[in-house]
Amino acid sequence: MKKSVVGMLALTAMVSAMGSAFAQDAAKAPELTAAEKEQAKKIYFERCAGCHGVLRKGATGKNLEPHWSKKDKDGNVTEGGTLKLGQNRLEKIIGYGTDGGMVNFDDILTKEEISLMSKYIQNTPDVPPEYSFKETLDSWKVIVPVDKRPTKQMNNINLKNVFSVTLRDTGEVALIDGDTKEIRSIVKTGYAVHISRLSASGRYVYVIGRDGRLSLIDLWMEKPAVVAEVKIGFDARSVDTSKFKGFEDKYAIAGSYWPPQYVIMDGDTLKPRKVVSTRGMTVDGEYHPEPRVASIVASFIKPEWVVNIKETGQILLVDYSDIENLKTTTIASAKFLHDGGWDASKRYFLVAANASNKIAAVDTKTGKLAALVDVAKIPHPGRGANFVHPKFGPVWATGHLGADVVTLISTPSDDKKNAKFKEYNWKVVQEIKHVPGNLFVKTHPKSKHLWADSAQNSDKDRAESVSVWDMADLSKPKAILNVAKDSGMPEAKATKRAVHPEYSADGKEVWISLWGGKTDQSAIVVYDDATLKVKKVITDPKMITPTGKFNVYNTQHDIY
Ligand code: DHE
Repeated sequence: MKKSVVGMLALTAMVSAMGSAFAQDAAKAPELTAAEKEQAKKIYFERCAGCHGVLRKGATGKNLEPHWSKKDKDGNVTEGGTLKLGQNRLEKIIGYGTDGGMVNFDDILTKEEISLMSKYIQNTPDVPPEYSFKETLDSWKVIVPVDKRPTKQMNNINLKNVFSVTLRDTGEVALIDGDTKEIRSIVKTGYAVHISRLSASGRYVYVIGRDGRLSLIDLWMEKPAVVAEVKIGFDARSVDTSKFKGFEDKYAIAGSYWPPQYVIMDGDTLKPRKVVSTRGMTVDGEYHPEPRVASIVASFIKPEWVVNIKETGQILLVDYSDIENLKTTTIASAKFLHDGGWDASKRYFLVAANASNKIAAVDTKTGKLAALVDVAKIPHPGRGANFVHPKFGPVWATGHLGADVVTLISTPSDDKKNAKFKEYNWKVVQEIKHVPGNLFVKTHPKSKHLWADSAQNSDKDRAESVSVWDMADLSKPKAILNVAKDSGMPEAKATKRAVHPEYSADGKEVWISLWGGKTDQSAIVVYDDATLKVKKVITDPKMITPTGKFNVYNTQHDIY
């Protein structure tokens, strides 16, 4: 038989096998009306896609396809899927969560919504549409052109100490004056803004919504406001700017979850310049249709961005010195890259490969992988925390969602006085006892304290508290501060998760968000870092679901 005919027959057999598998799945899957499907799709996007992926192939969360099968390296096949789990088991998992790290949704979704979602995920996922350069360009709006913007700062705010605060469920960002603690402006942004990042000059704040809407805020205006906007995709989490000498404020880059791609824009207008797809092979050599862009950071030592691709485990160094002829270095690390931060020297970027329980360290000077460090279950550093350990020298810390420790990894240093610590470099030198469910750790070069939240802990008391260690003597018992109680806010049904410690520019205060229910008035509690006493509770009827807080100076200079 001719080769092409054999190929045709094989293809026909494959298509018909796929067809019959889909037909079987479709036959078994619970039916949904068009309206139910639309409702479920919206909930899936808002609450589930981040961890499980749009195509439901799994990342931080499990694979949620109706039916999957995989082969291990010895050729043994395992099968599973949501159809096998069935309606009752799925309702329990969604409602009460699992020990594997899935949070409980019984205080977020109604019983009916949990039942609906259990039915929805037994159906084959729809593949969402692509999003082209033209569509990106068509969505671009300049609200205040560059020549109509102020030429100097028009307000009396100490801009270095402004906090850009995500009001998650209202689709807004609050700009809070860190000196007076007054809310100076609340700006409308994309849905559930994920992070704020600063231009190299500290003048512009870039905020990215989960819906892919990127907003550019000019802090020099009398009342800081959005001056440009663009939609870079349907689902997004990351943004950064060009920070290398000579490129300050020139470009911005934003990463999209769906479609899996990143967009390079002009820094002061957000005019799209280039879209680059991240589809390709995983570090295991398998094609992945949905390699999402996780954290992005701008190098200070080269005109490059470090772009971490979640599903493939590939770390890209994108050289922006000539964006027409874009050069990219691809560094294989480990799968499901998520968040990360610089070491103290800002030469090495450490990123959590969270589902592989590893931290990958990239040397941005040589453009190579410096280390792949095994750590406890599900590392989640935020940006991590750098300090000098009394016994092991410079270390970078990460918390864990899935383990009861904060891990300290020794990092290299050019300083001669640290030469004696070289033998520890890239080793886990200590695990400090904490609790699981830790999202963010933080310190500041002027502080003697290390702060860690436990926002996703299943115990309400722990989720509403933070822990603080004395870095000079980590054997001393940690202080546990119940932020919800310290706030003096009335008790509410929903847990008020104490999340994301952030320092003031001078390193003297630590701000913690109380992330309550989606209609509850909440607060930011400001602690004095030296005494661990409450200094101020910032609250307002518009303070709904505050989560990430980004101090202008610390974010601009990557201080943590
Ligand atoms: Fe985040 C950082 C992705 C859920 C608050 N989060 C990041 C980064 C990524 C990411 C890729 C790194 C961005 C960078 O540095 O460029 N986050 C995801 C998810 O996929 C996930 C697990 C699920 C989702 O649906 O989004 C998720 N994140 C959350 C939350 O539920 C949090 C706690 C509250 C919220 O506002 O949504 C949350 N993520 C944050 C914060 C940062 C962050 C505050 C920035 C930390 C910093 O100090 O820079």
